[in-house]
Amino acid sequence: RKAVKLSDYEPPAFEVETVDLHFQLTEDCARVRTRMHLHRADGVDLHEPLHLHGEALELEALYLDGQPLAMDDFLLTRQGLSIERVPDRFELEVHTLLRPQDNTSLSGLYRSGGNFCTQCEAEGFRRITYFPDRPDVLSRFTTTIEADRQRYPVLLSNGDLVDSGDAGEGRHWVKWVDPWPKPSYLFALVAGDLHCHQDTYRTRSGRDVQLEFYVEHENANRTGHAMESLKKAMRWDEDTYGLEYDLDTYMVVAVGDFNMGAMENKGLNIFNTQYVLASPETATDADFEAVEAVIGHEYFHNYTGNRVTCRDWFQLSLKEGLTVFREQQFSEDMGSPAVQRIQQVRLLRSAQFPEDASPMAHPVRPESYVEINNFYTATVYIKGAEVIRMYHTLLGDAVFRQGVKRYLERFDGQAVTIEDFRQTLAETGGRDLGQFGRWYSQTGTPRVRVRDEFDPARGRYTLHISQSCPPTPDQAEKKPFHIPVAVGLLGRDGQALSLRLSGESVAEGTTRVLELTGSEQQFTFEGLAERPVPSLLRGFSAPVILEYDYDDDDLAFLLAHDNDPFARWEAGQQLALRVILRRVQGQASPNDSRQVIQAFQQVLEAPDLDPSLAAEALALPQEAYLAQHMDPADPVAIRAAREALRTELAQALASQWRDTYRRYRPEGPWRLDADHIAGRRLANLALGYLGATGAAEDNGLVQQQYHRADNMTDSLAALALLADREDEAAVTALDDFYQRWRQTPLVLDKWFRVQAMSRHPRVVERVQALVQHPDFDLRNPNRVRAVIGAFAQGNPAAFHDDSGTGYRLLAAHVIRLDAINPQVAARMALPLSKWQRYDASRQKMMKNELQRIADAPSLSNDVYEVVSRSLE
Ligand code: DPP
Ligand code: ZN
Repeated sequence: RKAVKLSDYEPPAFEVETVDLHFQLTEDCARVRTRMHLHRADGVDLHEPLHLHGEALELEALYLDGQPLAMDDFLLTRQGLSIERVPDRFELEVHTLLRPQDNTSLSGLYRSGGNFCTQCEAEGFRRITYFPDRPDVLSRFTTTIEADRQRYPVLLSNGDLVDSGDAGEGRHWVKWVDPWPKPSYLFALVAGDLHCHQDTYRTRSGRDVQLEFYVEHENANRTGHAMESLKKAMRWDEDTYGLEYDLDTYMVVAVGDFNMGAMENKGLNIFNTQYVLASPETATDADFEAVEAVIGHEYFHNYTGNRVTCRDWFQLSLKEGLTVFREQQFSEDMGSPAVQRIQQVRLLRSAQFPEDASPMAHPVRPESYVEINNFYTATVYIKGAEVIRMYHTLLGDAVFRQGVKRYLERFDGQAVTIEDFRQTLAETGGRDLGQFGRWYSQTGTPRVRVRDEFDPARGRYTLHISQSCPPTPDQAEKKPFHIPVAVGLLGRDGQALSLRLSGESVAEGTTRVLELTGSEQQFTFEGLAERPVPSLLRGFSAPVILEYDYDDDDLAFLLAHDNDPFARWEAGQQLALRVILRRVQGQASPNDSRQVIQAFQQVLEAPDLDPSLAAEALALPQEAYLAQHMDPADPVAIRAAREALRTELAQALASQWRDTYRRYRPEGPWRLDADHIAGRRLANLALGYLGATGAAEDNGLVQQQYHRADNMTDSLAALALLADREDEAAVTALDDFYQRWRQTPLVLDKWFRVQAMSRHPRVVERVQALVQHPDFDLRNPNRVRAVIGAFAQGNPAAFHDDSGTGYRLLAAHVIRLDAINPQVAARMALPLSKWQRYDASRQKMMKNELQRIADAPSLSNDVYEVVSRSLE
């Protein structure tokens, strides 16, 4: 199969000025008439043929400047259509027939819940019509939709509604014009019977924008939070980046069948229901936060992505890294920056680090792909956002924002590259950021090693910092990265010291960003009366693995005193991580647990306790992160050691957990404010420990919370604990939840997920039953992720069960799913790609399953690419 390579990039030979689409939607098919005006690009040879992409289409007619083309005037393949001879400037009309009803890939035009909708990124538009379906072809779109009036009263597309009318026989039509030139991946269409929640937003220049959320009627009362989030995002982008919305209407449609989270189509976002619908009975606090973040993300794309787009798909992180970073800034401003940062790093470490160490590793700007859908990854998105954050750290907030503004002005209406962005930022900051470009081209997680030395006679403290990056399948040798290392120093009394580097005359600030550019450098601080405790990589200033030989006491000290909240949390995590790993290796000493218990007690009893930060500090490191520190990784042993420590913490601090639970559990009815959210978070964390004490009183508390909760956060927290158990109470609660929510898909997903992720001793059997459940449906990506995804990615000890049952179950479903939805199938296959991390017996079983998938007949490009790279 053919790989597409960055080095083969060629600008488009033909430009498309205008696209006029006409959709005729019926119950068994859709007919699309596309009329477009094209011209040969400057300097392109006269004999250059016209190539249009097209997939899964039936071509009904083709006209060039009004003349029908005969079969031998063009060449039709499975990938598209070519016309050998065309004039410099011409009009092309294409008639295609599609079958959205049978489109289970959820790419192009398809049906969800009886409505029509589209997903065109990355290459879905070619499943609608023949077109140069690449992001560097920008055109003005006009869309006419004709459909049955009763079944599809709502007909939407990008831009502004300019006309509508009756089409006879109970049908109606509407016409939309999008004034902004855009690439085809931003095209969208929706037709359905939908409820509309309307509001207005007044921009800072005083224009009124119509805001419209479209959902199925039964969800009519669950869009309030998304609407408020949108208004906040619009205000925030005006205040922070000076960016104001550029159309009169902003529409969001929620659909239940969606491959990704959401899509930023110009003026008409299409969202997975998961990131729109939220009410206290059905959504957890985390769901509410995710809605706000994703609403923000797609809104921010309107500039970073839509007004300035990507030249080719290798540049995907140009829009995604930058937009994730903007989304992160927004979430930090709406809530607690420290908690947000901790959660970002948790995610980076559990999702991106393992990817970067696997056969699927690729640079933030990949160099080749077979199927671009496989590159909507943690590396492109969240490592991409970390790279943007480093620009921000190196340049400072004001210069960074100025640079982004300049980039958006300079390249408005264009399709550009990651280099264009870097050059604009370098120019704005008056800095050479050449070496920084390696963050985009080199794969792998760099390691930063720190050694220190104190000279008491001179009062000098020196940090020796070196870097290395392990070889990855695509690159053996790595050159040094440009790494911002934020550091602070603490005195023995726990005070943060003012810092003076050699050569400076006065001490200033308690955090310094050291710039590591060579493979080894040293940095000396002056004027120190005693040896300090270093606080390193503050705020997680670079996406690296830090190595410094702290002893356990230093970590406990930093957890108690560090004035950088991230570094403080990190110290606690490192302490727990060591203790768990020693236990896995059978080297635990009783003193180990005592130290963690004491450290946790100190956090719980701190006079200035911040409940949401405390909840982060008191959560043990995730199993996926622990596994990265063990070679080969043994997920079963890690689960056992982590659970053993959890039980000890539960029992040793039982009365503290009970106090905490009582003290922080919010009083009175549910509210979505910072106090209540933080209170629920800490109380539910305490409840989690109480679920492990083994005391009847505590078990009763869990049950009580489940049955009395007036909101999904509390109800689900208790249910998850019950799902780990085998007793009658667990069965009753799960059954109750199912009966209550079986008609509410997003909540039913939670019921599946909680079981797929449970620590129940026979969880593998349970998952085998879940995939047989009448409500399990391979055609619905959310349901697939809730069962297969949750099990294979979120329950490592069960997935890696010694029997290999987990692997077989996954492979069997990947094969079945590939025939339905290749994009989701490829994603589900990824846990198997990480086989190198495990012992010989697991490796063998995992590779067998990969091979079984590889041998399946008519594999999609998506799954083929994942399994073939994994087996290379
Ligand atoms: N471009 C989309 C997003 O990241 C992906 N479907 O928002
Ligand atoms: Zn995005």
